[in-house]
Amino acid sequence: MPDFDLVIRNANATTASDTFHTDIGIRDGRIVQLGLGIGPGVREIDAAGRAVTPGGVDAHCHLDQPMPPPTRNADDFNTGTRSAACGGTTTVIPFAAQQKGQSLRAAVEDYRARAEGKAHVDYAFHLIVSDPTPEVLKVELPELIREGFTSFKIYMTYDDMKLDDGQILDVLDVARQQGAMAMIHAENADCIEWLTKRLEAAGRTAPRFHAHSRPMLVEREATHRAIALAELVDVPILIVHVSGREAVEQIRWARAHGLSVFAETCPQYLFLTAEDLGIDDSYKGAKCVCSPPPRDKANQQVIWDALNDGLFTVFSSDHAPFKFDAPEGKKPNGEEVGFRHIPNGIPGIETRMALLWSEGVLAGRMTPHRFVELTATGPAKAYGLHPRKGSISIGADADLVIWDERDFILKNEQLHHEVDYTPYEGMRLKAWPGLTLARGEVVWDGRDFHAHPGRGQLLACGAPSLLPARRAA
Ligand code: DUC
Ligand code: ZN
Ligand code: ZN
Repeated sequence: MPDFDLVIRNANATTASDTFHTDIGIRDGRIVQLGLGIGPGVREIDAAGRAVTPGGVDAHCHLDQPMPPPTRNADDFNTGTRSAACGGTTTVIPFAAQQKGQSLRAAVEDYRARAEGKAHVDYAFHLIVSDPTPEVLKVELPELIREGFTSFKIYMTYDDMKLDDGQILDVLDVARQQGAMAMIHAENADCIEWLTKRLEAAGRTAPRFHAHSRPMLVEREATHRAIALAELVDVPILIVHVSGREAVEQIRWARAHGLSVFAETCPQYLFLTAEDLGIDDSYKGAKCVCSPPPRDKANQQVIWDALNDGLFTVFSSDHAPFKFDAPEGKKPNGEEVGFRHIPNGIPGIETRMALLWSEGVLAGRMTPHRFVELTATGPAKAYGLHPRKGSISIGADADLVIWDERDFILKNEQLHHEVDYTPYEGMRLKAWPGLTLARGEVVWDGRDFHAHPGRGQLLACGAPSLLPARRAA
């Protein structure tokens, strides 16, 4: 009688703190034994000494998010989580977005219906609070947090989403009372609008001018303001998609002053620059239009340094998938539009882990432990999923990646999303997940995808565990 459903033999298990040679015994989707020479499993997989890391937790991605027509996300929970699994990500946290005038609970129920029966890997939801009415602040948000939706995003830009400073203070106050994690999109909306109008008046509407309309200053100012608002309320915050030096400096300042300010960055700020939005007026640059925009090589280095020195807790994809050549994507209604009207976002849910393993760990820029911290353990802690997720330990979900080292040129045709391009087309990579295990099931074997829609479960999140409980609320 086998002791386990599955045993991974000869793993070079790599966690946020340790590397150890072990077999991994799995029963009922969980890790139940670690050690060499453990008993037999119904199925056995030889890791042959390869690195085995926790499955990725992609804590910032957009899947089937409701938005005004004609624009539509190219990926839903089916295709988005398929793509995630093939890239080594076993948990995703997209956003249940409240529309202005909508109840927050209605937004969650709508989003729950979009996910149910479709997801291949486990998922949780962040909330997006765009209309903090008294009912939302006093009833809906506290109730939803208690039900396991323990994080929410606040926008400082985008007309249909943004909150003013008073509203932000009100929402942060709920985060403090309930021990939730507030994520902030920090860009100054009025500065962007002012710059956009001037660029438009000068006829500068090609995709590359998107970057000119959102210089680092607008991110710096909003980051500074978000930190001040959080200080006033005395609540931890997490600044999402930090793009370069100026926002990093604000976060460093906050931390040096003892404030609990956490931060996230994304692959586009390591591997793209504003030049990817175009060096001429070509519309191809629309592929890389995202906010904040990618900066320059010097800022990429600032982000690498901050990934290594602990400034960042989370490395997410910010997968915001829009087809390039499609009327519901980057060419709204089939037209090449001015940058103001180009849907913001780039795909990356499948490439996030391999880019960082390849260009970070294997290129000698980052330790494997830091890689695990940023791609799995940190996000799991930030959003109340640790140690069930983001960990190789007894009792944790058997969400694991076995890494294959091989040189290849990345092509969009290898990927499993529904987007018709990858911003990283033609990049030489040194590794890709050779196997992804989600709760003990092989969902990706390095060649083929094996899951079925509906195997992924909605996770109830606990309190963030980045801080001692006393300091968390
Ligand atoms: N913000 C995001 O978080 N994702 C996509 C685009 C954006 O502006
Ligand atoms: Zn954002
Ligand atoms: Zn996003």
